[in-house]
Amino acid sequence: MIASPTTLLFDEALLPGGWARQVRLHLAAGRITAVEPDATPGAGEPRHQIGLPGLPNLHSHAFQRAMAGLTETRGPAADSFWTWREVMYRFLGRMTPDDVQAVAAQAYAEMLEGGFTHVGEFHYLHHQPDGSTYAEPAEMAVRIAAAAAQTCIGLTLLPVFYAHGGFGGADPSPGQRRFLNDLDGFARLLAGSQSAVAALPGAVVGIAPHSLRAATPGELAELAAIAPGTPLHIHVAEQTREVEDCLAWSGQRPVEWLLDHTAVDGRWCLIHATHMTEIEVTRLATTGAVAGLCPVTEANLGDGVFPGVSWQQAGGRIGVGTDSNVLIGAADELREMEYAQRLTGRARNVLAGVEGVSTGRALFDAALSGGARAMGCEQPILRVGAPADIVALDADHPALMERHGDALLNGWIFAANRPAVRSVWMHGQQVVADGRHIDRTAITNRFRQTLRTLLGN
Ligand code: NGQ
Ligand code: ZN
Repeated sequence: MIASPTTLLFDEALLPGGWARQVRLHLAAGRITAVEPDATPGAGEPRHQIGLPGLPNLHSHAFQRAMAGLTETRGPAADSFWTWREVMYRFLGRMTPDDVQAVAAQAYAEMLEGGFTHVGEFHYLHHQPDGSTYAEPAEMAVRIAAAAAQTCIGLTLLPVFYAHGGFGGADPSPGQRRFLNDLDGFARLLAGSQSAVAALPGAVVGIAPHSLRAATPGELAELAAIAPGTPLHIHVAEQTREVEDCLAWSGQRPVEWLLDHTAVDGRWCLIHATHMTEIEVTRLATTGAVAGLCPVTEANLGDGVFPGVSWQQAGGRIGVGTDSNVLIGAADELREMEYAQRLTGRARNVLAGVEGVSTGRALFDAALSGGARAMGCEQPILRVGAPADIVALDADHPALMERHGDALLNGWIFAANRPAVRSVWMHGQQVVADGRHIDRTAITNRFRQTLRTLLGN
């Protein structure tokens, strides 16, 4: 462990009021206790380059990191989200708690190296391969918490309620055995999840009905009442088939159904929400719910493109998630989000909104505040009283050099094809140095062992 510094000096840093030069942050007990812009560097004082708050990653299925890149070969029929899901189910069928912990630690280390300091783990792999519970019902949640503890990433654990295989309480498939709980089982899982994260600084536990396919209206109502005020996340309207199935079941589209039958408000995070009509966009944006966008995974799975322009015009909140973890990086998600809008709208600087605004800065600010709201965590921001969770970018990176202010964010997001994150501090303690997590060697060795078994090498 590297000793915790009491001050950090940045050549340039993004403060709540904007960019400032020579910013010295004073730290104590894992928090920022003073912010000194235009500081005079002391003789021999260590200097860091570009200081930023870390972004929240609001949607992850950590275990899927182990199959990243392994589903990119064409199968016998037309490949789709649904054929990918079959492969994913077969893959997770073999994973043990040790495997899940090893893969999650790898994913979380890569998140920290990629500019994320908090992860929302949408966690549904609960049970043994035959569907029976582990002796500790929250065994897998304990493993997720252990991976967060080892890497020091902030955690919002979202234990998932999953009871059915399709709209209207359809039977689950054998591949879904490891996910299933009734409401009593879920209550035990929730209690176990709360104790699993109790020792983690800044950890939050929310609630996640998997989707309208996996929870009935009655179950959804009970889940929403269990822990009022905590984050509530749900997958919705990701695939057009889901929209068609929802229409066949209820006569309504998924987002429309949610708006009419639940009290969607600012505690809700709707993951994907890809397929919405203009009316759904306006209505949903007005509730204050966050749209949890996962642009890299949505592209990888062929989901479709989120209606970003109308959502922004309606004042909707967004955050980003790495979801399947096929590629892990804050800049990658923000870039893909903007590029999808450019490709469909045949335009440039779409999500910047108004003249003179930097696209990178607009995306970064939106994902920072929307992400923190969805995570139920403290706002990541470099000001007095905030947790000292700080990312430093490499000003010597060719995409960042000789730039200042918002041009640094644009360089990082649009122009850096190798990681530009140099250092990360969590609660004032350095966890990434020279672009690598300080425990990376041990974490990656263990990940390799797990892969060797899972892939049968
Ligand atoms: C998941 N992933 O839960 O891992 C889902 C697939 C489903 C994404 N939607 C399963 N990207 O939605 O049924
Ligand atoms: Zn998901």
